[in-house]
Formats: sequence, structure tokens, C-alpha cells
Amino acid sequence: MKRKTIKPVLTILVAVALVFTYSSSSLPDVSASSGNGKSGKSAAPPKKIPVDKDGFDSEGRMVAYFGSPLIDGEVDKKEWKHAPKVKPKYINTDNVSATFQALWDDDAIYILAEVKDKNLSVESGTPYMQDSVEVFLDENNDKSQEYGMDDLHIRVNYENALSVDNGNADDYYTATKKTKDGYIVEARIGLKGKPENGQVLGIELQVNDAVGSERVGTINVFDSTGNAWNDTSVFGEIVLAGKKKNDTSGLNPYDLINLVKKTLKMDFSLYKNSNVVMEAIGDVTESALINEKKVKQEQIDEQYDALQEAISKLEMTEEAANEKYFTPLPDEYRIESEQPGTIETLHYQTENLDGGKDDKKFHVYLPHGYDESDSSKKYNVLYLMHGGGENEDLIFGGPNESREMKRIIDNMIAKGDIEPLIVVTPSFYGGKGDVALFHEELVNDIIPLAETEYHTYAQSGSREDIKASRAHRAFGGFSMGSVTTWHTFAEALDYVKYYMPLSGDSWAIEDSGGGSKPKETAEYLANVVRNSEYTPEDFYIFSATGNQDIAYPNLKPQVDEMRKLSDVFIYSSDTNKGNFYFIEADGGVHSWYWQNQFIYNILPDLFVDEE
Ligand code: FER
Repeated sequence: MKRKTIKPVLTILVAVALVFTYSSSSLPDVSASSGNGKSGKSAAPPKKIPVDKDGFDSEGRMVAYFGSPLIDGEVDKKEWKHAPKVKPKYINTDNVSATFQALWDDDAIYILAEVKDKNLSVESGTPYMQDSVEVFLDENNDKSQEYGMDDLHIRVNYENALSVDNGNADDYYTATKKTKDGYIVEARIGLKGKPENGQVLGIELQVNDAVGSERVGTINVFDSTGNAWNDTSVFGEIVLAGKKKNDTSGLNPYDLINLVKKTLKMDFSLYKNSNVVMEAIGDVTESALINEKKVKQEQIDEQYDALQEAISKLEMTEEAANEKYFTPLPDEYRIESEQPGTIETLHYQTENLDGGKDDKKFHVYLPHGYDESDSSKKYNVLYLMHGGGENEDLIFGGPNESREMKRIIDNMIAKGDIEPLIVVTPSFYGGKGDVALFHEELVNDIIPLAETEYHTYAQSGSREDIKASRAHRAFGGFSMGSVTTWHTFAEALDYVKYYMPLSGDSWAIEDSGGGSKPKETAEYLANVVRNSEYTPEDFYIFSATGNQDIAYPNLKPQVDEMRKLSDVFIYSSDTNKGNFYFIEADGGVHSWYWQNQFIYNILPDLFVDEE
């Protein structure tokens, strides 16, 4: 990529002599034993909160005082000396120890982790199996089990590679440094709300100890269950204190740095006019911003806005527009809709491999306004499969639950993004218990039951009627549910027109064959179509994964090979031009947080031909 030398906005601005001290907060000195924190006339004197030898207050919470440390991988003594150091309660590893500290300002909470570990490794492709530090935050401290909008879970390895399990990567800035006996992590976490003295947030902090490519242990500050990744109610708490009347936050160059970094990672060959963005960046660099102390926040913010504006003016080339890009799920889709659908449960029996039958169930999402007595209104049906180790309850819970996937679909329908549809969540466990055979149960038992119970396009549960209504049926799933989706494509093309395989490859040739035998796998899938009565207009495959997902190395090569077989798989983001696309989300990992967003991206393309 060529970089023009253009007079940068920021250097011009900083040339103006400005006197700016990095952090203007004055902190209570918690290391001193004298003083009671009284500061004369102030109505709410900053409190010094006593902590025990492990750094916790009388209620077992961490304590954070007001201050804005520089996030540069150096322990800035001036700021951090005021932050009580906590010793984690749960240490499930040998020869590794860690301490954590926290500070806060008007926009962010800051974490410092000092890890002693002489044996460091980032060998594993799975981020949590690398030597790394994790931060979990429940900003509104509602201890909701499921992660909500205010909750985040991030991880940074000792080489400063960030992975985001829940939350928005743009809000985090981290720096790490190897020390003689371990490493340190400094993290700035931009908050959604405006924090204040006395506020209590839910928090958990974790160290992953890796040896080679395995995680051999963990250290946790509060959580003994290991479930923090899945349940915010196991977090501990942190209390914010120490902001005095005239305290102000230090400089925040981090949002601009993140935006510049993200912009520089963009593929400029995709745009006709990328020069507008390069001009807006000028020669702003991370180290210049971090070390610059004489710039005003407004100037940084101005440049941030100018860069955003330039990015919004980018125009894609025709070729680039043909790719499908990831759109993060807007927060407004995560909240409870005013037009909620309902969840019902149906029970059935299905053949097992012992010649008997198993009792099973699936859940059914019915959209708001679904009227049992109105058989004139018919609905498309999406069958949505869970991943390995999960079950039919995972996606929707059950009747009266409102998990994130349900709220997303409710909101998409209410906002008119998609037509109302029915969503069925079965399980591949039980019955024949084989993802390669699940299509039999689907066609023999599940579709006939679901689609005669509700108003769908299937006239009856017969094979002929299921086939006749295939254009009103989609099948998707995550991980092993994605493997199931590819099998369904290969075996049940007669009955399903739309496929949504998420973060899992086709095991048609062999387990993980999309990764080990991508060419053969793609050929196999193409031959399914070539040997059928169907043409490329008769089906769609919308696939997605994150580039940090464990399935990425399996799915990506398969997709690349499929793209070459353009007599069958016609790649395009435009459903009028092609029948196949693949979304690759930067930073995405193997979790439902990401799959829900993929589903948000793909749902508007399901049933496109039928509207
Ligand atoms: C993949 C498909 C499925 C994959 C993993 C899975 C690593 C499932 C794993 C599990 O459920 O344990 O491509 O890649």
C-alpha cells in the first residue's frame, strides 16, 4: 500500500504550544496510613477504602481509584501506586502467580496485570490456550447470567494479541511487555456509561497458563467455577472511588489509535478512492499519539471525526462489492422487543440405532402476531442447530425465556428487516445421534411435525409436499450444527433450499475434511448438485466464521475451493447474482456471541426468492 506524505492535521495542531499535563487527577495515597481522605469544603470527600492484605475491601470487592494511566506496557508508578493490588483467590496452576490492579476515569476502567510465569507460549491456535490475561466486566452489575449489552469478555496474550469473546474490539486498548520473570498486561476498557464515585461493577480477572499448545491451568480473582465466560453472575465486584471535585480524565488517544489501526488494516485495493482515508490519517502513528502530551483532547476527537467521515465516503470497486462483509450487530437488536414472539415446545419420537425409539423435543419460535386460527398466512421455516456439547435448549431456552437470539429475531421482524418466520431448534443428540444421519430424522419426523402443527407452506408432512415447499425452508447451525448443515445439503437438497453453515466445515469426505481435503470436499459438494435435478438458481449457501475461530482453518480452505467451482457455487454478496457467500469476521471466535451476529447478517438473505 502506498502512503502519500500529506501534512497531518495532528502535527500541525500539536505544533501550537499547549501546556497539557497527561493526567490531572490527584489521587488519594492508599499506601500511606495517615489521613482520612477529608479534603476541606468538598461535599463528597474522596474516600479511602481500607483493604485487606490481599487487596479486597470489607465486602470482598476490588477497589479502583480515579486516574488515567498511560497504556504503554510500562508500569507508570505515578498512577498505579495508588491502585490496591489484589491477589487472586483461585490458583489452579503451578509456578505461576499474578496480581491485578485497577483505575478508572470518566470514560474507562484500566486494568494492570503482573504475571510471573517463566514459561511463555502462544503456540496454540486457540486464544485461551495461550499465556494470556482475561477481563470480564458486567458494567451495570446486573449479574445477568447470559451476556448482555453491558457485558464484555476479552483476552490479551503476552504478545498483545487481543481476542474478543463478548464486546466491541473498538472499545479496548491494550499493551503488554515481557518482563524478566513473566509479563505485564495493561488494558483500557472504554465504558458505555459515565462512571461515578461509589459505582460498583461486576468484574472477573483471569490468567491462562499455557505450556506448549495446551492450557495447563488458570488463575482467577473471584470465580471458582470456570463459568465466567458463560455466566456473568459468577463475577466478583469492583467499587469505584476517589474522584475529587476537580479531577478530570487524562488524554484519550486510544479511540483514535484503534480507528487508525483498523483503517490501516483495511484492504485499500477494494476502494476506488482510498486516498481520502490516507489523507485523513496523515502521518498519525500509534507511538506518536501515545507519547504526545501536548495535544488537546478536542484535537484528537476532531481527527477521529475527520477519519470516520473519510471512511464513510469510501466507494467500493465492483469486484470488492461482490464480497460479503461482516456488519456488527447493533445494540438496539439485543434489547427486548415491544413485539416479542413466543417459544413453544413439541415432543416426538424418533428411531435410534438400536431398533427402538427415543423421546425427543424441539423448540419453535413463533413470530409476534402468529395466529393459530388464521391458516391463510403461511410462514417460512428456519431449522437452527446447536453445536457440540449443547442441546435443543441452548438457542431459545424454552417457553417464557427471551435469550439473545430470540430478541434479535423479534427486533429484526419488528424493524422490517425480515419477514416474520418460524424458527425450529432441534438437537442432533439422541435418535441416531449422528450428524451425518440427522437429515433422516429431519425429514421423517421433525419437518412433518413442525410444519403440520404450524402454518407453513408444506401442504402435509409427506415427502412430496415437503419437497414441493423446499423454497420455504432453511437449515443452519453452529460448529457441529454447521457440520450437520453441510450433511443436510449433501443428503437433503430435495427438501431445503437455503443453507447457513456457521463456523464448521463439511465432513462429507472425512472429519474436518474441509480443512484436510478442501478440494475433494468442494468437489463432493459440487457433485451433489451436478448429479441432482437442481441448478445454481435452486439453492443458496450463506456461510460465516471469524478469523480467530477454531473452525476457520477448516472452513476457509473449503470455501476457497468451492469458489473455484463456479458452475455450481456462484459467489456473490448479491443474491440476484450468485448463490453463495462467506462472511469472515475479524477477531471472531467460536462462540454464539459471534454466531448470533452472523445470523443477523444472513437472515435478510434467507427466502429472498420467495418475497
Ligand atoms: C469444525 C467443525 C466442527 C471445527 C470444530 C467443530 C475445529 C466442532 C467441534 C466440537 O464441537 O467440539 O470445523 O473446527
